[in-house]
Amino acid sequence: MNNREEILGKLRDAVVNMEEDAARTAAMEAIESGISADDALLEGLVQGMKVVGDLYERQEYFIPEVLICSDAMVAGLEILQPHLPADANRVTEKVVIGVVQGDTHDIGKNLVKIMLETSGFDVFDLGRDVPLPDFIDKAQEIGARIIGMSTLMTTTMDGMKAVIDELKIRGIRDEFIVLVGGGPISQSFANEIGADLYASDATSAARKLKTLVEERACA
Ligand code: B1M
Repeated sequence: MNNREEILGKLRDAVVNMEEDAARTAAMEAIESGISADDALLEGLVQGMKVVGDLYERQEYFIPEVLICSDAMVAGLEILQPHLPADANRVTEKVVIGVVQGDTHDIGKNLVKIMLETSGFDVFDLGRDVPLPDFIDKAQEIGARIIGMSTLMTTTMDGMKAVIDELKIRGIRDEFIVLVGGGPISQSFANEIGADLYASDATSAARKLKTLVEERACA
C-alpha cells in the first residue's frame, strides 16, 4: 500500500473506530504529505462515515457509537477545513441551507455547507429540523436567491415539495434556485417536485450550483 492509501485508510479507520485523536493525527499527516484537504475529507473521513452507516444498518453499531464516530469525523474535519482550497473564481451569492422539518441528520448538510463556502458562497445555516416556512422567510430576509434543503429520511422528503409549492403560492418561485440532496433524494425525485438542482454529494453540490449560477448570470 502506498503512503497516500495508508493515510486515507487511517482517516477512515479513525472514524469507524471512534478515535478523535487518531482522526486529528491522520488529518495532519494527510496535509503534511501533500494529500489535498478535499481528498482527505471525501476519500478518508466521509468514506469512514459511510462504513459507519453500513454498520448502523446491520445493527452492529447503535446511536451512541454513530454519534462518537461523527465526533471523530468532525475532529479530523476541523484540521482539514483551513486547508480546503478556496475557489479562485469565487461566486458572490447567498445561500440559505438546512435540514427539513422532522429530520435531525445534519452530518451531510454540514459537509455541503463547507464545500459551498469553499466555492465562495455566503452560506446562512438554518440548522436541522427546520420549520418549512423558515427556508423562504430567511432567504427573503437576507436577500438570498438560493435555497438548499437536505434530508436523510423518506418520511421527511415531502417537506421539500411543500417548500417549493409555497414558493409557487407566494408567486416567487422564479426568484429562487432550489437545491436538494440527501440519502433518499434522487434526480427523479428532484424533477418530480420541481427543484432546480439535485446533487448526490457535497462536492457536486458546490460544482453544479456554481455552474447554474454562472449560466443564469450570463442568460
Ligand atoms: Co439515522 N437514519 N436516525 N441517525 N442515520 C438513517 C438516515 C437511516 C437510513 C438508517 C436506517 O435505518 N437504515 C434511517 C432513515 C430511514 C428512512 O428513510 N425512513 C434513520 C433513522 C430511522 C433514524 C432515527 C429515526 C432512528 C431512531 O431514533 N429510531 C433517528 C432520526 C430522528 C429524527 O431525525 N427525527 C436517527 C438518528 C440518527 C443519529 C442521531 C444516531 C445519527 C445522526 C447524527 C447527525 O446527523 N447529527 C444518525 C445517522 C448518522 C444515520 C446514518 C447511519 C448515517 C447518516 C450520515 O451521516 N451519513 C444513516 C444510514 C445511512 O445513511 N447509511 C441513518 C454520512 C453523510 C456524510 O452522508 O448524510 O448521505 P449523507 O450526506 C451526503 C449526501 O447525501 C449529500 O452530500 C453529503 C456528503 O457527500 N447530501 C446533500 C446531503 N445533504 C445534501 C444537501 C444538498 C446536496 C447534497 O443540497 C442542499
